[in-house]
Amino acid sequence: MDTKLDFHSGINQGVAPVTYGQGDRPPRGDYSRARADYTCEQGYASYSEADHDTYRRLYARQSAQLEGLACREFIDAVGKLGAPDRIPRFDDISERLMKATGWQVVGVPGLIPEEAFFALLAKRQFPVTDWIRTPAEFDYVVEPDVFHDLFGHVPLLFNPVFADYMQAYGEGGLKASRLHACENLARLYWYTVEFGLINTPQGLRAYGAGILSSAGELRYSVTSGEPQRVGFDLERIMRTKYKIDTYQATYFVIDSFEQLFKATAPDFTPIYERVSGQQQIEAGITLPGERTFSAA
Ligand code: HBI
Ligand code: FE
Repeated sequence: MDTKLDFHSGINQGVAPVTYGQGDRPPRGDYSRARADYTCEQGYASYSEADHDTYRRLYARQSAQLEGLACREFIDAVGKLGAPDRIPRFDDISERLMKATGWQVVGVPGLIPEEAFFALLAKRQFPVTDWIRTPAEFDYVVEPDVFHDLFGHVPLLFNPVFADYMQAYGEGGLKASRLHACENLARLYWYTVEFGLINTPQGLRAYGAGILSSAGELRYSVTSGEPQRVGFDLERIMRTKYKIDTYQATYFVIDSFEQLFKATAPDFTPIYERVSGQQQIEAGITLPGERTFSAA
């Protein structure tokens, strides 16, 4: 089984998005073009025919396996990215997205510092990496590229409730930064926005971008008997570690996007305090009495 993942493991290995000067691996993008808020122009003319072909092949492979695995809201919206055979223009998507939920797609050179990331989400601007993986990285790319960000994240921003959750998440992130609680919030992002599952009358379906943009994990997350699947519980998620270089050992399952949005309503400060005093939970285990789900 291809257990490597094509999502931004770089962030979750403690690699700060922009680490120039601190001796770590420099991030891949050209940050010299970024503005103070880390956004940059898409630079559409810089894409080669090979880049467009890589996008076309990735899009074709993923869109062929959505039925029965991806949630209906994603399948109904993915076509709004535009033509499947060329990297879309961010401005074209933003025009449609703004009308639907008030969101925009903005270019970034790659991973950006958490504060900058939260600040963009809070303004309903979703940061999309402007470069695409090389053909040699077709199955695995360490950092999020334009395919992961566009195909994985953007379609659900057309869903009004999920779009509200993403803005609330950004606002929560800005507060968390002041409370030094970014790790807890990074886990919430990881187990919902990146690797979330949703329970539907037809069975479990994927809504997380890291799953939806992964050739192998989309089927694995919904149908494999290996991973644990636990009912959504905010504090449980904030206590649960995650793995970054294998398929997930634990997935969390929501009943609806409304449930997710409502979870962000309370002030997280007392939650952070409670969670910081409790034991962290390894991925791959379930606790006595918690709601679990079997494979679809
Ligand atoms: N930067 N461009 C980009 N995309 C992300 O998804 C991203 C990021 N920086 C930080 C980050 N995600 C994670 O730390 C979130 O948990 C905040
Ligand atoms: Fe992502």
